[in-house]
Amino acid sequence: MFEAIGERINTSRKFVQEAVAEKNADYIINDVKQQVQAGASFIDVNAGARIGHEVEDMKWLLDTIEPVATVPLTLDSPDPAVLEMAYKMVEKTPMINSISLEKERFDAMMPFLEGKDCKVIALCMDDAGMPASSNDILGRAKSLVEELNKIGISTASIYVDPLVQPISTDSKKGIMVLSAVRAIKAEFPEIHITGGLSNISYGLPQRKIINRTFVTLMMEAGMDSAIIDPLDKKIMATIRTADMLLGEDDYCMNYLKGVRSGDIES
Ligand code: THG
Repeated sequence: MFEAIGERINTSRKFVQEAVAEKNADYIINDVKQQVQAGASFIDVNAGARIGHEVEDMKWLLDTIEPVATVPLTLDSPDPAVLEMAYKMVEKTPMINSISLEKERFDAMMPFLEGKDCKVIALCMDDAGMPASSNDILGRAKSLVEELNKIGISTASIYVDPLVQPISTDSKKGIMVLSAVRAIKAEFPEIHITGGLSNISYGLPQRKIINRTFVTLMMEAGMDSAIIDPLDKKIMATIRTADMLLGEDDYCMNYLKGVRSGDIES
């Protein structure tokens, strides 16, 4: 079954930033509960937006969220030191977001991840920047899997983020990432594929229909997780329906349940 990673606890979002600045725990707790209720399998926590406050904000958010979250957390920071601190604060096996092949980040993340019990998002990013082709994405995914396997992280614990890029800049960016996902899944059947979706529609109007259509295509290619807003009813309904159509919903039970509860409508 598809796993939605709820993206809302991110200080780049105005109301979250205000809640963190004012230490408004009720706002944060209520938001987390709504995301879980809406079907999030993980709650992403990103405290990166208030420059100079990331450690303090991450600590406060985790203190606030950990006691009420009934699903595991996705610890989201580009800073290995923040991830290490956050890892120590959580009880349920978290997902670490993220490692990449960028040398400085990679070298700091590997000793920290060695022997750890966790899931890991592996970004197909290196010091040359964003991948320029399907083969580039596949090559980077292979390097990441090889290195993570060496330090005891199983392939089934790896969530590859192939890095979605705007279709407005190059009409082939959609098929570039779709064929990469197919190739990664062919090479590593037990791996997970995740990522943000909204980059695909950057620079275009009516972005949500692009994101919904794209997630459907990505799911057929092998994506089984995404970092999204679970309170967006339409994308959640699209994902549940696609899961059914792709054989992930025995007797269509989950689809029918969604219809009965009003979560899915035509
Ligand atoms: N891959 C991985 N991790 C990630 C991302 C990714 N973490 C951060 C980000 N991308 C995903 N998280 C968010 C959180 C909030 C929003 C978007 C992505 C968001 N966006 C508003 C929008 O799209 O309308 C704009 C911001 C605002 O509220 O002003 O809220 O790709 N591994």
